[in-house]
Amino acid sequence: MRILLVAYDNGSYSNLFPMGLGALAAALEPAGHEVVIYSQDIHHWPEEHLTAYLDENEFDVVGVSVIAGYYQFAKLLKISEAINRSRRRPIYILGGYGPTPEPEYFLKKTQADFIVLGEGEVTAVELLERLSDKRDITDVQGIAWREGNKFSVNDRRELIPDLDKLPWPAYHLFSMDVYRLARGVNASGTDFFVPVMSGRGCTFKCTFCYRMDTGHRARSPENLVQEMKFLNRDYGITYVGFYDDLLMTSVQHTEAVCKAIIDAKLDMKWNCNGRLNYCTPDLLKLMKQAGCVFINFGIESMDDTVLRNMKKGLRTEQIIKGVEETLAAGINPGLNIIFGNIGDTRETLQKSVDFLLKYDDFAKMRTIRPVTPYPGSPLYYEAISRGLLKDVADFYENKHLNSDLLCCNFTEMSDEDIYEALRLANRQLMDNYFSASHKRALASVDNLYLNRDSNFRGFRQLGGAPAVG
Ligand code: B12
Ligand code: SF4
Repeated sequence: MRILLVAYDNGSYSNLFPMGLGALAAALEPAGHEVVIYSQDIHHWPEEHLTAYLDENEFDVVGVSVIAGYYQFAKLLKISEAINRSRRRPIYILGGYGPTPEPEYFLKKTQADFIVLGEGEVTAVELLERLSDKRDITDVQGIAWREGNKFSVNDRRELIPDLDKLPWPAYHLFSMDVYRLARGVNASGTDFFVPVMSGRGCTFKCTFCYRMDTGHRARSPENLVQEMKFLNRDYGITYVGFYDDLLMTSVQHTEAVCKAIIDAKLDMKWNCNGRLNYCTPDLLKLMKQAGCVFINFGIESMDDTVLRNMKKGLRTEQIIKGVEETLAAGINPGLNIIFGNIGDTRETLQKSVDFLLKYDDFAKMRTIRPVTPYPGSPLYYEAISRGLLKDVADFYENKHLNSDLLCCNFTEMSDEDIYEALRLANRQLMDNYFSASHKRALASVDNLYLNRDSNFRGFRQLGGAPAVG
């Protein structure tokens, strides 16, 4: 079959390589399908362009991948309209984190024909084989489908047990020369960056987090290192972002990845998502030695009761110790906080602000967002049971209008109080960030003229490029 995979426009000049579509394409090609990538993300084509493209080029299937963001949802509706308007409308298949927990709603809203639930590689290949042979699809595991206004959802498919058996993403189909320009934190002007996975899933159970699949499955470190070598050799990649749900799922996995990178003598930078309860000096030293330059931590709150309420599995004392150890190891920590969880008050927010001010290393701008109960997460069902959300339509159409605005209020505070608390907290954080940038800029002017700094690269280079992720 001829398949068009749509990488939709995120409205940004910098785009991350779309790993979901890359993984899918890599599974479809060996099954005999021809895959074409429609890079709206890079070219910023209007939706009419997609309709015209589908009218002019014959495809059997069009596939779209979505996350559950407010922007993505609005974009998905426009993309769907463009597909459905086409004279030669192909079979339309959706996949990803957005539609997986609420497939019926997504089928209804987009008029897609199928949704592939969870991991797509095996399911998509089987579905397309059946469609191509015009065979019955009703017993394909891991799909939802629509016939007119009738919706059906099958059981989920067993997870792929051995991730090493999967082919690497089909990089050759994508404009890697553009994607590699994405920035990781602490990238130099000459680094080329790409996201990679060392495994899938996470064994922790934070209530606000949605994971499509249960448990954690790791790739073998050998397989991972081979892919990194290939990326370095064929695409000049010098910096890898581990976009796993969580790379530091255990000390053992983190050590195995680091040791394999060190043994392979890969001279590459990398960053990852981390857990502060695993941050010992020994492990951090090993990570640093292996090339780690940034660890993005989910801290979420600096109040122990709030942390317990969200089942974070972390205590504030572990957070402080872990962040201090990370800084001592010479790695920049990402300090991510959310507000508005069960038990949050003005005081708990101030504790988080004080913490950010104390440990800010200015590697990234710090802000605090309200928590969002993404569909499929335990907090989403809690919101429904508390009457804060009616259903998925209420989430997408009425409540989740912007990630920085309140979706549901889980606290005892009024909405007005929450907004005022967030306004003051983010003013304090912005003030801190811009005062430091201001000081740094003035110091470099002084250094240039007082010390005649011949390494100076121009005032416009001072800010550097913004980081992605
Ligand atoms: C990279 C990433 C991003 C990138 C995406 C850029 C890009 N080009 O893809 C960026 C930084 C933009 C991003 C943003 C957001 N993200 Co994000 N992101 C991720 C991350 C770390 C990796 C996604 C990924 O590539 N996974 C690897 C691939 C292989 O898996 P996959 O995409 O799921 O694809 C598989 C299946 O889903 C399926 N599939 C996927 N698409 C399709 C399509 C078809 C046709 C078929 C058949 C199958 C199929 O097959 C694939 C292979 O198995 C995930 C966490 C994670 N580790 O997955 C979070 C994650 C997806 N993000 C999340 C969120 C919440 C967001 C934001 C909404 C956050 C926010 N509040 O702003 C924003 C969205 C805003 C925006 N403007 O984009 C949540 C999603 C929760 C949810 N219920 O949707 C996740 C799960 C993190 C988390 N646990 O909270 N994100
Ligand atoms: S927030 Fe991080 S640690 Fe918690 S469940 Fe999600 S991926 Fe795992």
